[in-house]
Formats: sequence, structure tokens, C-alpha cells
Amino acid sequence: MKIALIMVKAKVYGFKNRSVFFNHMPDCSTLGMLHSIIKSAYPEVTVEIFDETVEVIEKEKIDADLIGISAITPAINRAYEYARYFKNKGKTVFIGGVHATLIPEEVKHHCDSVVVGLANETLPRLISDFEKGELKDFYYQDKNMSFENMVFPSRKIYEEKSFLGDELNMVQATFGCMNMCEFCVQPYVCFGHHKRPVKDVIEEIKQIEDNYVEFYDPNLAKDKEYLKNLCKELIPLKKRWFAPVTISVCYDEELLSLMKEAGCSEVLIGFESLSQDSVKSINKNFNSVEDYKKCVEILHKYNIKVTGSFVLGLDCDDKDSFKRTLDFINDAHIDFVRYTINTPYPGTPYYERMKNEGRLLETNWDFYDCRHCVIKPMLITKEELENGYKWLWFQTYSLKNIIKRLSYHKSKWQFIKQVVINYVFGLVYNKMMFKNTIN
Ligand code: B12
Ligand code: SF4
Repeated sequence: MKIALIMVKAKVYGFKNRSVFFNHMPDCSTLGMLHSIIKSAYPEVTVEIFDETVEVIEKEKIDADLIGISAITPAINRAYEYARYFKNKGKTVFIGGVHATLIPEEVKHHCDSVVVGLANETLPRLISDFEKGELKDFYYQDKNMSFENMVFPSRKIYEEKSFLGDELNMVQATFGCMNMCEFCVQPYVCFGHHKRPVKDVIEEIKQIEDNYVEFYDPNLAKDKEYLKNLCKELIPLKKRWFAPVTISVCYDEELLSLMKEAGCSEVLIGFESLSQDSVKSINKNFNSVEDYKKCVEILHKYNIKVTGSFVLGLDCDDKDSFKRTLDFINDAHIDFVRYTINTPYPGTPYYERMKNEGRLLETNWDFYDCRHCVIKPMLITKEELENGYKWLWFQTYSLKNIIKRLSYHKSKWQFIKQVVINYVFGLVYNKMMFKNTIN
């Protein structure tokens, strides 16, 4: 049997003619994981992968008995196009991923079968049912799914497709997050918060050749004791790593010192907004705005760089929020910054609230890419929000502001290196993001 796995991209990133800078590494480990799940259960099955992040997919050349498609919300319409094409050719198509988990009923209209949640246990079942001619409409992640002895992603499957890197260096130790921030999909994508045994994660990391590892957990600091234990076991491995955490790590210096010792070189923190009322409005009140600057200072004290993530257009954000945000990130010396426009993903309480308040402006999922405003903001207009978002990206990565932001570096060499990295990132990313905008 032959299975083709397809990862589709949202329109925002473009499908073709991607810059060579962005073609060297796949963006996520999803296909690597799905490939591994299938090969572990059915070594004899041929699995081919097609990933729009690193290649132009020539769908006419894909020949398989089963077609599996992965998509997040802003990419789902693209997934439906592929599904239609293959179904017209008489193929069996199944779709999985975040959107399929959030609203499986919609997805079912476009394919033969939907995989809801993590696929570790359900995908082998789907294949076996297909072979028996008993394919089901839906495969749901088991509430008691085991997170022990999970298979490791196939890390070399991109060898022929990527220009520079050929090994996937991403790891996921924990899944989901139950902090229940109103806009976030993480409480729903894998039905709770789950932790793999530390020893399994360490075993997986040992097998990664790269010295730099990226944790793709939504929030590796959800359970501090777990993270401390993980750090202790990471120390002898001498890897450097990045992970998304929350501001809460900054209140625990024992943890910070362990993270540093274990090789943590960078964290991503969702600061979201400089308005405490806005932060409160999304149920993320554990973020204390008055502590933000101090938190960045503490992380820098431990030589850990900070990527700050900000959500624009929350209910208490006004016209001045953009300028205030820029001034703050310069003053607080945040190393890297990401902005997203507040987006109500279907399946979240935030989506329901926007719907009930009559504030949904857009129902085409293509625009749910965190770069378009799809709801009516409270204190500003849609245009002001989209323009402010664009202004912030360009201002943040202008040479003048990069220099201001990174002026905290004491070593001249580090300062120059980080300025260059920021500047190149800004040039390439802004060009790519804003060139491919859909209107
Ligand atoms: C890496 C990553 C990226 C990468 C690439 C993602 C991609 N798929 O293209 C980059 C940095 C480019 C990125 C960008 C964006 N991302 Co992103 N990203 C992630 C992240 C951190 C990890 C994904 C990952 O690799 N997980 C590891 C793999 C193994 O797990 P998995 O993908 O969940 O797959 C499992 C199951 O879902 C299921 N499954 C998945 N697909 C399929 C397919 C089939 C056929 C089957 C059977 C099963 C199945 O089985 C897998 C194994 O159990 C997640 C957060 C998270 N931790 O989940 C956000 C996440 C996916 N991103 C999100 C968003 C919103 C975006 C952006 C729109 C944000 C922005 N404006 O920049 C863009 C859009 C990019 C695009 N696709 O066009 C949201 C999606 C929300 C939604 N409703 O769709 C997430 C969930 C983050 C969040 N807000 O919580 N992202
Ligand atoms: S802390 Fe982060 S991952 Fe967890 S629910 Fe809030 S936004 Fe989502």
C-alpha cells in the first residue's frame, strides 16, 4: 500500500517562488511524526511526503491509495482543494490537524475520514480499517491515550527536499495547555495537558544530531516541577535549546538557573498586551504587565534571549497601543518580537463570544491567519488595526529600532551579531509576509 502525506500552507506564506532563505528547513515536525507513526505500525507501507513549506507540490504526480492532508485553520481551504482533486480521481482522502480537531463536522464534508486530535493511536487504526474496507467517518483521540513510549518523528525525511538543513530538530515534551487563555486553541487541540516521561524525551533528544533543539510545546513551563526535572536530565547532553514558556518562569530563579545550566538559550513569551485590562479580557491575568520589563531583565541576567509575542487588537487596545508597544519593546530590550492580530479560532470560547456579540466580520478561513482583522475591534477600526500591525512589524525591524532594542548587549561582538540577525530576519520576513498578502 502507498500513502501520500501532504502539508498545505496558508495563503499568507505563498505557495510558490518562496525565497531561498525560507526553503532550507521545513517549519514543523508534523509530517515527520505522521510518517513515523505509520512506519512503526506498518513498516511495509510506502509513505511519501509532500510539504508546501519546502516545495511546490505537483499533485498530478502523486500516486497513492490513501491521501492524508494536514492543515491548520488558515490553510484548510487549500486542504479542501487538494481533497476535491484527489476524490475526483477516486482516491480515499483523510484530513487531520488543528482545524480538523476544532470543527471535525465541517471537515468531514470534504473528505472520507477525519482524524481528531493527536494521531499516534488513531492513524494505525484508520489504515487497518481502510485495508478491511471499513473506514470510519471520524477517528477520535482516546481520552486515555498513552504519552509513554511515543514514537520519535522520522527526522531525515526531508533530505531530498531541503537546501541546507536536512534533520528535523524539533521536540515536543508536553502537549496542550490548560491555562485557558480565551483566544488560544491549546486547551482543545489534544484534550488536556499531557506530559511525556522525561526519560523518553531525553532519549529522543540524544538521537538528534544537531546541537540546537527546538521545543514545540505550546508552554513548556505549564508544570514547573516537570520542567525542572527535564532540565536536570538535559544538563549532561550539552545541547542548546529554545522553548515557549510563560512569564511565570521569571518568578522562579531556581528554575531559571537550571534552564540556563541545561542549555536554554532562548524562550518565547506571550506578553500579548501592555494593557492589563486587555490581558484580563482574554483571561491571561497571570501576566502582570508591570513586571514585564523586570522579567526580561531577569532572563537576560541568565543569558537567555527573549522572543516577545504580542497580540494586537484586544478589547481595551486603542490607537495609541501600537506606539506604546514599540516604545516598550525598545525600552525593555526584547531580543526578537512577533506580532499577531487577535484571531478567534473556531472551536474556542472567543469565537463563540465574537459570534454572539455579532462581531465576526469574516467567515472565510483564509483570512484567519493572524495577519488580517476578522472581527470588529472595540476601540479602533479594522483598517487602523491592520495598518498598525504592519507599521509595528516594519518599525520593530528598522535598523534604528533594532539598535535601540539590542543596545543592552555589553559585548560589542554579540551586539553586532544580534543586530545583523535581527535585520536580516526583518528584511526577509517582512518582505515575504507582506508580499504574499491576500486582500
Ligand atoms: C511549528 C508551528 C508553526 C510553523 C509551521 C506550522 C505549519 N503547520 O505550517 C510556523 C512557524 C511557520 C507557523 C506559522 C503559523 N502558525 Co503555527 N504553530 C506551530 C506549532 C508551534 C507546532 C506545530 C508542530 O509542529 N507540532 C508537532 C506535531 C507533531 O504535532 P501536530 O502538528 O499537532 O500534529 C499532530 C496532530 O495534530 C495530528 N495531525 C496533524 N496533521 C495531521 C494530518 C493527518 C492526515 C492526520 C491523520 C493527523 C494529523 O497528528 C499529529 C501527531 O499526533 C503549533 C503549536 C503547537 N505546539 O501545536 C502552532 C500552530 C499550529 N500555529 C498556529 C498559527 C495560528 C499559525 C499562524 C497563522 C500564525 C502567524 N500568523 O504566523 C502561521 C500560519 C502558517 C501557515 N501554516 O501557513 C496555531 C493554529 C491555530 C489553528 N486554529 O489552526 C497553532 C496551533 C498555535 C496556537 N495558536 O496555538 N506555525
Ligand atoms: S498560556 Fe499560552 S498556550 Fe497556555 S492557554 Fe494561554 S496562550 Fe495558550
